Amino acid sequence: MKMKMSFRWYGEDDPVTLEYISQIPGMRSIVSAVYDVKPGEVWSEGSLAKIKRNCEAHGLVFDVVESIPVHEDIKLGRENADKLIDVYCENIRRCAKYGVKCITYNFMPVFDWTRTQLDKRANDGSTSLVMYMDQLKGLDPLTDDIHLPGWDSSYTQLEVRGLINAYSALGEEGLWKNLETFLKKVIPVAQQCGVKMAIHPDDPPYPIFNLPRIITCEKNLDRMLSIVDSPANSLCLCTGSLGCAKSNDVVSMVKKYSAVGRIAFMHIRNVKLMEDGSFEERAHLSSCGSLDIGEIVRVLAKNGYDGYVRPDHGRMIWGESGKPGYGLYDRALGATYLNGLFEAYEKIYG
Ligand SMILES: [Mn+2]
Repeated sequence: MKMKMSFRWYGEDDPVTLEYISQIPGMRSIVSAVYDVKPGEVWSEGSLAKIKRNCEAHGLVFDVVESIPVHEDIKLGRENADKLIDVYCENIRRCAKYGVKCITYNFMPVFDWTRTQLDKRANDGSTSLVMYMDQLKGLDPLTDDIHLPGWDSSYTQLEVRGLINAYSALGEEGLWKNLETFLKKVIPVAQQCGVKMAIHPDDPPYPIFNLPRIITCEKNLDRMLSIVDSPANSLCLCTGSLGCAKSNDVVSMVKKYSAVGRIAFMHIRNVKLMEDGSFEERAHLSSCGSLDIGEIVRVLAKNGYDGYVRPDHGRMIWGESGKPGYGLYDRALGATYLNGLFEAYEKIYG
C-alpha cells in the first residue's frame, strides 16, 4: 500500500510490546521517542540506536518520532530559547542519523491535551477518554488546586499558575512570533537531513483557561504552513483533535492539505461531538462517531497519500487495562479497519 501504517510504542515499559504490534496485519512503522531525558536535553545516540535495533528485530521500521517536546521557554520566547532550539536541531540530526523520516511535535502551551475523564464507561462496557463541558465549567487553575488527567504532574500548582500567567501575557500573536522563530531555525535543518516536521493540532482546538492556542483551524494551518513554505514544514493531521471543534470541516482540510503534499502524518480516530461542545472518543468506524472516516481515507487515497498513518487513541475493551487511549486491542481494530479502507480506495484510485 502507498500509505505507511504505523503504531505508537512507548518504549520498553509499554505493556503493548513490539511483538504484539508486529502481529497486527499490515503494520510497518513504529512511532516512538526517547523517554529517558527531559524536554530541552539532547537525546543519546545509544537510546536511538536501541529503539531502531528493537524495532528491526521485530520486522518493524523506526522512522517516526512522536514527539520531540518543545520546551516551554521556546514557546514563551525566553532568553535561553536560542540555545534550546539549537538542542532541538541537534536532536533532529540525531534522529535522522538513525533512520527517522518524520518528527511530530506540538506548540501547545503547558498542557499536551485536556480531558475531564479517562475511563468513561459506555453502555457496552468499554471505556474511553471524554471531555464534558459541565465538568470543565467553573474550574480555574489560577484559583483552584485542579488536577486534570493528562496534565504534567511534575509541575507544582504554583509553577502552573506562573506558566498560565506568562502565556496569557504573551497572547496569540506572541505565540505566533515564537513559532515563527522556531520554524525558521528548525525547518532548514530538517530539510537538510531529509526529515519532515509534522505539527500536531491543539487538542482540543480552542483556548482553555485563557491559554492562547494557534494550531486550531484551517486559517491558522494556512498561516503556519506559509511561515516556511517547504514539505519539511508539514502537518500531523489529527482528525480527532481538529474534529472536536464543530467549525472544522476535517474532510475538506484533509483534501486540501493532502493535495498539496503538506500532510506528513495522519492520526486517525473518531469522536462523538455533543451539542454543548463536549466530546467522547469513540471507535474508529464512521458510524461510531461524528467524523466520516471512510471519506477521509477516500480523499487521502484519491490524492495518492504516501505518508504515515496511525490509528490514534483507542477505547479500552475486552478487559484490557493500561495507558488510557493506548491499549492494544481497539487500536489494532482501528489499524485493521483503516487498512481495509485504504486497500479498497487505493485499488480504485490506483
Ligand atoms: Mn493525535
